[in-house]
Formats: sequence, structure tokens, C-alpha cells
Amino acid sequence: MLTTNSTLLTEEKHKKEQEPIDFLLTKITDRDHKQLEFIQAVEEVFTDIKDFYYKNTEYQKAKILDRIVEPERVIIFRVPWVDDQGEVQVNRGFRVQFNSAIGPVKGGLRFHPSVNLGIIKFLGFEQIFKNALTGLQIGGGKGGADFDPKGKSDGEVMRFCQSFMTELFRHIGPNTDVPAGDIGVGSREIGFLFGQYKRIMNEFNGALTGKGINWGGSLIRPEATGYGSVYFAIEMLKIRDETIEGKTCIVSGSGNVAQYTVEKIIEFGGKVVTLSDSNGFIYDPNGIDHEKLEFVKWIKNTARGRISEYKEKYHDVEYTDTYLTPDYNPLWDIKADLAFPSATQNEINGKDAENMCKRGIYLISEGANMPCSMEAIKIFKENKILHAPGKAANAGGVAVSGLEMSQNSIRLNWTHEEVDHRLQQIMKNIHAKCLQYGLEGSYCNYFKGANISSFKKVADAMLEQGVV
Ligand code: NDP
Ligand code: 2IT
Repeated sequence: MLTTNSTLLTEEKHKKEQEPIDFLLTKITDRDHKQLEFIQAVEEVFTDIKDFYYKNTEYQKAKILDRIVEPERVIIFRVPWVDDQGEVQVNRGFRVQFNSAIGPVKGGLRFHPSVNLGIIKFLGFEQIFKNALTGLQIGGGKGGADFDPKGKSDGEVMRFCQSFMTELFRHIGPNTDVPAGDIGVGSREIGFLFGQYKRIMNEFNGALTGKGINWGGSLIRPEATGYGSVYFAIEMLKIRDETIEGKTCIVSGSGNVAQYTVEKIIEFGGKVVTLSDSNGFIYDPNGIDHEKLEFVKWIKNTARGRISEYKEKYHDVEYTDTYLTPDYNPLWDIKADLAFPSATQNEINGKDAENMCKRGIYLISEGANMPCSMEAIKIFKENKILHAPGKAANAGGVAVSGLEMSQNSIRLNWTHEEVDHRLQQIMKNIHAKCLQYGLEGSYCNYFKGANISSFKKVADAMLEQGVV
């Protein structure tokens, strides 16, 4: 009782001393104190929408922010499976259905040993606003498991996916919640997940996206996130009357997003000099061309190997082990013009950000979700770097997932050109929305623009739908 009373007293004290948004953040921080990434994502959005929120008193009256930070539903489940040695393994599965105000819940599944509730909640929270920016009717959510696909056989991955879906199937559906891929979940995993879903449901429908092209998938979905991130950078450069041609670019990651980011940069005449994975990065001063990129795709997607193998095949390449420098990543200390972080959250800290500014980076298009720490974001803003948040720059992936849902509904497949055209248009529209709400003099604060524009859309829908 004593604890409850003192907690209430502390709450009362905070309420009197703090503005409503700060009070809410304190409440979340107290209640979900272990969910660091979630708190970070919430703080980032709150910082940008604060003034807008206070000006629109109807939002406050309807407690929109208090409701938006609370997922509609959180599902946590056991995923038992048997490995190739016949040993029973148990993982933890998650699906966070965060917000369905503007459409069925939509968002990827992440399979990575680091997955926990805080990470899935941060990704689901970001997804609400990202999906709103696409202009499509999709709500936000995310899921995954602390399963590590690395080093597992295809049979083990299949059995894991089947067990995962044996619980997930009852929570998803084309009009309810439509999962897709993310880290560790690509076409192989979506195939196994869809196969099991269809078997249990006895129904072929669009409850998953990222499907194979012969069984309900969309052209350009595998490419969409990386291509979209480059299309967004092109829009940002246009403001300075510049193009990608001749620009030196650093890209992190070497998975789905990184690969298609490199492909598009090459197509537009840029030079990509880095790629990475969780062990280290390669620096190729001659640039990664189409042939080298095909080799990277083979290493990562077929052989499921490491980026260090690139150095074994090509000359004049440096490989740096990033375990040796845990406080900063020397990848971000390479001289270049444009940066495309495309690996994971918080891969750029304050020191990295300072290095990037010193080394001449003036544009960042986030392929990954929340790759920059709060300190890094602040440093980029102070240095007037053109900096697009993941919710804007990497929205191309979920946007084409949304187009896959549309094609499934009408049981038709659009052409390569048609999907690519729609993707480009969506990225242009997102850029325009950022400008509409993010201009600070001649500088565009893309974070502010993306956060206010998307928050307004979701908040207005929530207002109109009553207290639910
Ligand atoms: P992949 O699994 O295809 O690739 C992930 C890449 O990031 C790998 O190179 C991986 O290296 C590296 N990586 C993962 N975790 C870490 C870590 N802790 N430290 C360093 N490197 C790491 O995933 P995607 O390319 O799909 O996803 C990359 C990012 O893009 C994620 O932030 C994801 O949320 C985001 N994203 C993805 C979309 C999609 O459509 N796939 C859409 C929008 C955003 P390693 O092989 O060593 O694990
Ligand atoms: O972070 C993301 O936007 C994704 N992983 C893609 C989600 C999707 O539903 O395509």
C-alpha cells in the first residue's frame, strides 16, 4: 500500500510540475522503463508535435496522445520447435497491433535474437506514422520473435515459421492485420509463413505481403524500400538543384534494404563505397558496381555468408571489424556526400554523427528504422544536414506492401512500370508533406514535417471515431 500511495503522490507532483506531454512521457518512462527503444521513439515524436498538439485543444480533450501510445492489442506467445538434432527449442513470439484508425494493422515481422517487447513496440509505434504518410489505408503494427535464423538449416527455419504461424494465424487477416518482412524475414520466411497460414485457414488470401510473384506477390516489393529511400533522397537533392550523379555514398547493412539502395544509387550514377553487417564493414574506394552487387546478393541471400567475403574476392578493399570500436563505427568516419543507414536502430550515435558532419556528409536518408540516436539527430539538426527519418524515407517498402494488398483484393497483377511509377509518386508525396509541415526558414526539418503530417492524419481519424 505504501508503494502505491507514494507512486500516486509522485504522479500528482509530476502532474503539477510538468506540461501534459512531459507528464505523459514521464508516465511512460516510469511504467515501461525497460522499453528503451519505445521510449526513444515516443520522445522523438512528442518533441516534434508538441506545439501543434497544444494548439489543437480538441486533441488534448480527447486524450489522443494518451491513447496513441497504448497499443490496441499486444500478443505474446510461445513458439516451440524441434531442431535438426531432435532437441526442443522455445522462442518468444510477438505481435503488437498498435493502431487501426486509418486501416487494417500493417507492419513487418522481425526475427533476430535481440527482439523483445520494447523493440517491437518502437517499430509498431513508428509504423503508425509511416503508414499514414504513404497515403494508403493502413494502420500500424509490428511483430517478430527472438529467433536467430543465422546458422539454421532451411528445415529448421521452416519448422520455426510453421510453429510461429500456428499461433499468429488467429490474430491476422486481410482486413485485420497484415504482416510482412523485416530483419531476418525475407522471401523464404514469408513463403513458409504463408504456406502454414493457408493450410490452417483453408483459404488463399492477402493476409501477408512480400509473397512470391507467382502466388500473390507484387513486382517491386523486394526492391521497394531501398529504391524508395533513393527516390526520397533525389527529392531532397532537387531542392538544392542537385542529383545523385557523381556523389559518393556510404551505405550500412547488406540485407534487403541496403542491396536495393545500392542498386538504385548505381543506376542514377552515384558511387557507393561501403556495406556492412553486424561484424564489420567493407570500404571499396573504387565503388560497388553491378557485378560486385550481384556477388553481395549471392553472399547474403543464397550463401547466407558474411560481408567480409567481399574483400576476399575484390582487390583494394578494406575490411574493418566493428567489434574493435564499440563506442563508434568507423564506417561513419569515411569521407562522402550522402549517407544511407540501412542496417538497424541506433547504429549512429553522437560521435558517429560528429564524424559524419566533419567528413562532409550533407544528406541522410534513413533506410533503417530509427538508425540515429537522439543525440545524433540533434547534431544533424544543428549542422543543418538534410536528414530524412525512416518513417518517411523507408516508407516505400510498406507502400508497395499496400499496393500488394490492393492487387490481391482485385486479383490482378500490375506491371513493373505501374508499381514503380506509383512508388515514385508516393515518395514524392511524402516529401511534399514533409515540406508542408517541416520548413524552418529555408531549412526543411524532415523529422518535424513527417511527424506532424502523419500525426494529424491519425489523430483526426481517432477524433472522428470516438473514444475507442
Ligand atoms: P535484412 O535482414 O535483410 O538485413 C539486415 C542487415 O542489417 C544485415 O546486413 C544485418 O547484418 C544488419 N544488422 C542487423 N542487425 C544488426 C545489428 N544489431 N548491428 C549491425 N548490423 C545489423 O533486413 P532489412 O534489410 O530488411 O532491414 C534493415 C533495416 O531496414 C531494419 O532497420 C528494418 O527495420 C528496416 N526496414 C526494412 C524494410 C523492409 O521492407 N525489409 C522496410 C522498412 C524498413 P547481419 O547479417 O550480421 O545480421
Ligand atoms: O519497417 C517496415 O516498414 C517494414 N518492415 C515493411 C512492413 C510491410 O508491411 O511491408
